[in-house]
Amino acid sequence: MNLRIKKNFVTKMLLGLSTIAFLSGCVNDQSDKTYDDAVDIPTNQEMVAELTSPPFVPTPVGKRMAKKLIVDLEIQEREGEMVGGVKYVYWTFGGTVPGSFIRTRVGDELEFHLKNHPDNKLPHNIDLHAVNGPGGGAESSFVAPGHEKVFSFKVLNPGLYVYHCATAPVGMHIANGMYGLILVEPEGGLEPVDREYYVMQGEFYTEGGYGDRGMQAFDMQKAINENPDYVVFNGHVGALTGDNAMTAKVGETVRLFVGNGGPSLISSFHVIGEIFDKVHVEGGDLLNHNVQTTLIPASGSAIVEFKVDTPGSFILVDHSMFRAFNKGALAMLNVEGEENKKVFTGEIHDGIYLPEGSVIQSMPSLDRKKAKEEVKALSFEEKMKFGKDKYMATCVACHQGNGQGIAGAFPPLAKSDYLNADVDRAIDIVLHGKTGEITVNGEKYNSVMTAQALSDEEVSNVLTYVYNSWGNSKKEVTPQMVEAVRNR
Ligand code: HEC
Ligand SMILES: [Cu+2]
Repeated sequence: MNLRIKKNFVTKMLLGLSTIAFLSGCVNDQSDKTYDDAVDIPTNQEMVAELTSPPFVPTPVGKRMAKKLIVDLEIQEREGEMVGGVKYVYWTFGGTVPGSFIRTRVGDELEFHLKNHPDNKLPHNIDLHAVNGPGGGAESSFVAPGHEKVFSFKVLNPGLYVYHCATAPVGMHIANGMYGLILVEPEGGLEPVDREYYVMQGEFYTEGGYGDRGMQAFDMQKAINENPDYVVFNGHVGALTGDNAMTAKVGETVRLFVGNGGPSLISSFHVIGEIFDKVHVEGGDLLNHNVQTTLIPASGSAIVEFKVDTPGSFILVDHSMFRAFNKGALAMLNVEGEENKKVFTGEIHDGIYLPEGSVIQSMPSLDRKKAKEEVKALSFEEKMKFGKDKYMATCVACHQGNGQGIAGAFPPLAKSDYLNADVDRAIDIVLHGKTGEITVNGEKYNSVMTAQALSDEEVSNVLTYVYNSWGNSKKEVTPQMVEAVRNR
């Protein structure tokens, strides 16, 4: 097709000579591109769009011609788990947060079917940033529970676009998970890569604080204050860690389609231990190279690409660090393959960033009243259950799901000789944090663990869980033991 790149020579000639010299010196050709011609691209055939749940994306468009593309998207209001023991009612496009990934090409004509499941309680709609038209489709798609709306639009501009619900109160619909990405590939498709993944950040505002158990309602005042309890990738804490981590092999090129649903925060998107070879800035045409951290605005996106040169666990974060280590904004890419000593000599394995500097810092002090109100665990089984939830909420980011830790950065709790040797010392570490060199199972660690603001009850539960998991010495820790260490 004749998707011409129009260079606006006239404008350039009107500019001063010095400007011309500057422009011609630029590495990137940032001349104006318009996509007006896309409106005339014919669509002869019809096709039902492949939609995928995160972190997966549909098959690339490749060389296919423009088509009439039918998109069937169902809105579902459904309960999910934010983090161990914390329930939340998510509002979703397609049953997941973020919503189903839609992949199209310039010139496609999208026939959009938006269905609102009859069990839902509220009307919703969709505003696709890939639409040139009123409200991005919002007005035409407003749909009550048990109904379906159909509207269509021509896809004109290539890029990675956010879609979201735009029903009042808009912020609340977005805060409950109503956002996703639609990719518009240029004529001929994006360059092929080995792996593609779909990652989207969003923040959640709950009535209780981080990790508070039970069903959590949306908190409007926290949302207005832009003070979320959770900042996460793909809808909940741990959506992309442990067994859910993304994978790749050494030598492969990875492309991440990254979005930020917001509703309010801007993401400083970073992969620890990688440099983005390419970034499609803001999801558009502008290509930047060799980028460490890319800014993704609320309701914006970026396409980042990098070749993985060494094996290891690469951690994706919002580099606003407290979001990563205290609110959940942490994901993982596991790379397998041969070490490459030319790229990285592993004196210290996977150079993990130390989030808290070299002194112990305390977690914000705990709301004592809330701790008192918390249900007390009575039986051993209950302690294990509550302890596991607390572990998944507070320890897992560093010590990992099976207590295996991360080599060179976070010591293992599984079969840890250090842990098993001294219960009071373990209690003290959870209460007051730990810094300085320690040896766990023959490996040296010299790092910082933050003091965890937990009640005596919570420390006893979490340590009972740790001691009775992963081959440890099966001790039961009581609140009295914790109190004794706290008061000594
Ligand atoms: C922000 C990351 C982080 C979090 C969260 C964290 N730890 Fe740690 N933990 C560390 C680091 C780092 C060390 C090693 C400190 C050093 O080198 O002195 C450590 C050491 C330990 C040790 C002693 C070493 C060992 O492997 O036996 C125990 C026990 C422990 N942590 C338990 C916990 C428990 C239980 C929780 C959750 C309540 C928790 N930690 C949360 C980072 C963390
Ligand atoms: Cu909605």
